[in-house]
Amino acid sequence: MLSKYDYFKPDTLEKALEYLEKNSETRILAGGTDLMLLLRKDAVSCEHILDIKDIPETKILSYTPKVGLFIGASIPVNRIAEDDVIRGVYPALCQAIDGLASFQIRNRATLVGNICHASPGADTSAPLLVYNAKVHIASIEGVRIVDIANFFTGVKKTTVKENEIVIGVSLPDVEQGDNSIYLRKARIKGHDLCNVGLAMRLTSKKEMYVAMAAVAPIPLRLTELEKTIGTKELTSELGPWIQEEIKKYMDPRRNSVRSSREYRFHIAGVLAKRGLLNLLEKEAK
Ligand SMILES: Cc1cc2nc3c(=O)[nH]c(=O)nc-3n(C[C@@H](O)[C@@H](O)[C@H](O)COP(=O)(O)OP(=O)(O)OC[C@H]3O[C@@H](n4cnc5c(N)ncnc54)[C@H](O)[C@@H]3O)c2cc1C
Repeated sequence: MLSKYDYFKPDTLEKALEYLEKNSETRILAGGTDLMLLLRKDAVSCEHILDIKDIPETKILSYTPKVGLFIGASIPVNRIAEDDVIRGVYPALCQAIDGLASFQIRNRATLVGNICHASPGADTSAPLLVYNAKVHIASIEGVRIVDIANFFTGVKKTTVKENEIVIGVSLPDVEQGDNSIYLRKARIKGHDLCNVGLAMRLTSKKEMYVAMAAVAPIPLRLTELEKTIGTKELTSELGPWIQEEIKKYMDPRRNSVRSSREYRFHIAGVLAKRGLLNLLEKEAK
């Protein structure tokens, strides 16, 4: 059974931030696909619910060539993935959304809620890492912008403070010839977080970016691996190498109900090789 709490749905950011300042034990509600489960299980303390879906800044979804993409905190992930322009520019992000939960949940779930919940297996985290996304965080003092690489601080922990609201996420534009892919392995699609999620991006300058979900306490950008790839010739012969190499950067949970560490190591290697070969094949066309 749900505990009792106040519910407030402001129509401006100012009112929302004032409410947060005045009321401790407030939980921010976006789509509710994580929060409502936590409340039902009494797994979080909560006296006030702040629904952000009427705040104009959170309702923006806009792509501007040469500038990039802004995704407001109230935008359900289906709105992002059904936009053909966004899909063309940021394929790995849309592929990650395609695999997230079921169609019905994707109509409610937001990308910002996905990263604020900060599950190590959050599917949108790895693509945001390879696109160098920035998180826009508001408080009554103003807006601060945090690199996604510094956003996650632990399992289900982020840099967002109690008096702050994430208003959206921005992604820089990519140049022509940029390509990316997201691959995931899960037990049952529509019901389960991934066992491993892998985003790879090959930029127009032939730089390879790699990020992973569900293989460590926080989603990881593998910058050391990227540097090593940078010293090598990008050919399909790197496939077997990356399949083994990527395992050095992982630290999966020992007692996970979803899969053993060994399985995650194995699957990560398979996905890394597949991702690399896929991007090289597209580049050759
Ligand atoms: C059956 C099922 C299957 C799922 N499968 C997947 C899956 O395959 N992959 C995956 O990645 N996820 C999966 N999920 C989880 C996914 O639905 C959520 O992570 C979702 O994206 C969260 O967005 P939301 O809008 O529902 O957030 P909410 O539930 O509203 O909020 C989530 C958390 O973020 C906080 N929050 C939300 N918005 C803000 C904000 N603007 N500022 C600060 N804090 C904020 C909330 O207070 C809460 O703590 C699944 C969920 C279910 C129920």
